[in-house]
Amino acid sequence: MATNLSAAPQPQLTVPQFKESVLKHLHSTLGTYEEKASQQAWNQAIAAAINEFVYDGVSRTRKTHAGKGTRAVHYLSLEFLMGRLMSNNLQNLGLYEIADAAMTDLGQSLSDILEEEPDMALGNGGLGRLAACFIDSMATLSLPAIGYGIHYEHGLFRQEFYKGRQVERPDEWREFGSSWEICRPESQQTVKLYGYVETVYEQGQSRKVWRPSRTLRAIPWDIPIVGYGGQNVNILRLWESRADKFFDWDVFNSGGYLDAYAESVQAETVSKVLYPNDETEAGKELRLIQQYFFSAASIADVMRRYKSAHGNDLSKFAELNAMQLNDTHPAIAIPELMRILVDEEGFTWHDAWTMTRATFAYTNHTLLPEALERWPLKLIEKVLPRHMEIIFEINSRFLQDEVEAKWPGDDAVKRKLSIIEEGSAQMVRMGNLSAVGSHTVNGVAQIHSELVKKDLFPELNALWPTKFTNVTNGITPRRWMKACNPRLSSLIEKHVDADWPRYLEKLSGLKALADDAAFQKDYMAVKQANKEDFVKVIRELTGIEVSADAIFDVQIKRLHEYKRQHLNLLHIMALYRRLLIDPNYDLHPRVFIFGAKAAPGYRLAKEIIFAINKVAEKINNDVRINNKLKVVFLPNYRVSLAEKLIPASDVSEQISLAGKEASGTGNMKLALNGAITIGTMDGANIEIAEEAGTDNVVIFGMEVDDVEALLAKGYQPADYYRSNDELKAVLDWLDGDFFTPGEPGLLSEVKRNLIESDSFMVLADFEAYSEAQKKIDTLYRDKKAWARAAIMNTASLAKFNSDRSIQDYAENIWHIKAVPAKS
Ligand code: HBZ
Repeated sequence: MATNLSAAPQPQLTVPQFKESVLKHLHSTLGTYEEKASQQAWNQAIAAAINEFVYDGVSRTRKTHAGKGTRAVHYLSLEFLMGRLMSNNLQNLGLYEIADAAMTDLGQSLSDILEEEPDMALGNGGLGRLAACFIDSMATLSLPAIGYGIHYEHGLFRQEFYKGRQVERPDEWREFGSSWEICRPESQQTVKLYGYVETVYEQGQSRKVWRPSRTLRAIPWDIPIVGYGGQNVNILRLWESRADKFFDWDVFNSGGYLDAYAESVQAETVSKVLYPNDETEAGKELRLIQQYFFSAASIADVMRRYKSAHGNDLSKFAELNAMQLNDTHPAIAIPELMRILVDEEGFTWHDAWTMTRATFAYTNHTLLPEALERWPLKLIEKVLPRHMEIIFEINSRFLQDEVEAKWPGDDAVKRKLSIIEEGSAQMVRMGNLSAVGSHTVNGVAQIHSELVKKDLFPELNALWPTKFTNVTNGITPRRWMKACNPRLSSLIEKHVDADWPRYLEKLSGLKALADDAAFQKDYMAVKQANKEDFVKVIRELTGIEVSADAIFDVQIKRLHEYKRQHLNLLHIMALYRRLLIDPNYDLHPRVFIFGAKAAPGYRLAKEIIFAINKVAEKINNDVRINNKLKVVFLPNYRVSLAEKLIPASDVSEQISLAGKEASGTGNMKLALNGAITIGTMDGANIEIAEEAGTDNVVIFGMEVDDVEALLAKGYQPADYYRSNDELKAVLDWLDGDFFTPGEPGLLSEVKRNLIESDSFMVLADFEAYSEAQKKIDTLYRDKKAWARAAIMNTASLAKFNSDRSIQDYAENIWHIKAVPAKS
């Protein structure tokens, strides 16, 4: 039974007090009253009541850290995929039950009101959601930390389907303001752009001065981040771009100023919209400006805070400030810090470089070549002329002092390691810049970190063997269990200490119950109830009727060829075909559920969505198969939908080609909530299998070595097409009009791509996948074995608590310590 309750947040309010606070805000902050208030007004009134605590926490945390010489980390990320904040804030403050009871007293439903909050979707996928989990953990661990990013007016697009095809609509998360953010105009910064570099001679010395031709104002919006237990409240600082107030006569006279209005529209464009591409780089000027805009504003903010505490002596700057680059998107911060130290603060190159390298660390999230950022040199030169000079200098010193020393006279290795890629158009390799300018580089799961060393940066690893390390990703158990799965959380609480959302290893106490019939029954009853709730969600969103007795088989992630949603699709088609051939084909009823957005310009990804929708339409309306198979593609997959679906999932599809998925984090969320993984030996799947036990996951397919061997041999997808009758039949099906009546060939592109190129070896893994799916079917029919496996997953995933990831970063990379805020 539960004993230690200490780390679970204790409510600081009674139900009547909370009620009073909500009513006060309804009346005097919102200017409305109980009988008239909309759901939205109630939502805002509750947020205001919560904020009374939150703001107090912000001030306490700030006072504790201000000027105390505490080392802090600054997490620079172009994306923070926050989702909704209300339920999480209530949970972390220990106020959820109180708020729930208070709203019931007021004749309102808290869960309905929570639905009013738009998702804060300022990110694309895993990388952005990771940043959101990480700032929750930093606050929970009482680490002095600030998240820095962009205050996008429009987050990731809203997805609709029109005749089966994805249509993108603008996201309007802030249309009516946001309850959680505080504008801090007093901390605004100026960001410079374009222009030229002048060499100024003074007292026999020369100095570089950047004469920008444009400036932007960066306005900070602070989102308070409440740690679990509510002791520390950190800040996520998001920058909004505005036109500069000053009329710059120099710029005007040099002809660079068009008209004031156009200028302000252009300036505001910078924080207008999140780029919706996940694993590809567009190389667009606006994107580079976004990256520089938030990097420069953030560094200036860190400088300002340092100077106000320690004066103009910067000798302790690197000692007190760690900066983490969330992928290469903020890599331009490296030359920016150099520019400030050398050009503005008068440091020697050597000293500035020592400080810069001691400050930055870089997390790599991908090995896919198309996702590695490379900027045209000409573009950087135009937008950031001084930074381009600094990058050249960093590069030539690196090549001369470090590469030449290790590999004398070896031009090939220099060409490979150079930050500048030669070619018809010279390019700046941001990964190389990040690795050279950081003291530590980490991958996000063991296998991925090994591949970073072996395949991406082998020479750099030889040069600096201690620079490369691993920090396996994690997820916050507060959002991804306690808040999203209240039924399972209360069942858990009957058996383990109440502070499990902080110390997830306490769930290992459930292992002893994995074979206990009564516990199995309770555990599976929770799953069933969650599924029944989700049946309604499916009905509301798609009109499709599904049964909660079917297996809910779930693939939720961005749509990408390497993630292989089309492997799932081919298998669904194979099952359908088996049922058509033999109506008695022995299959436990299954609902395949997809959630995925495709990058708007990613043609094949959109074709795959279309194909899934068309196949789904046919299958869902085919009475011959007696409801044994359903396919649901949920529109507009996002954090808040994931929170409903994950607790209702039975099977977790993690079927990327081995070596391609850096880590995955959805795999962790699903497994924690008791879904059985069907997956390849890729990313964190490997560690999940290790932790949960190989009996409690279903692993299939080629491993990294097999992939390499097949590639070396020469992969011929058509061989698989020809030699597997079922595979051939389902691929051929895509050519006709079976799924697109009267319009043959609409799905042919998917087939053609698979037979002719199949870059991610879908056909090679088809058979193994199909066999693995049979194992899932068999296991599910054995109710006890299934329950046991699901419980073992929930009980074994402590490693994937993002608190553990952050503790690793804090100890091994940032070298920072907890500083709990004083009450
Ligand atoms: O980062 C993902 C990886 O694919 C996934 O395996 C990993 O678990 C996760 C967290 O480490 N990468 C992304 O989500 N990447 C992006 O979203 C992205 C966004 C903008 C870009 C490039 C990539 O320009």
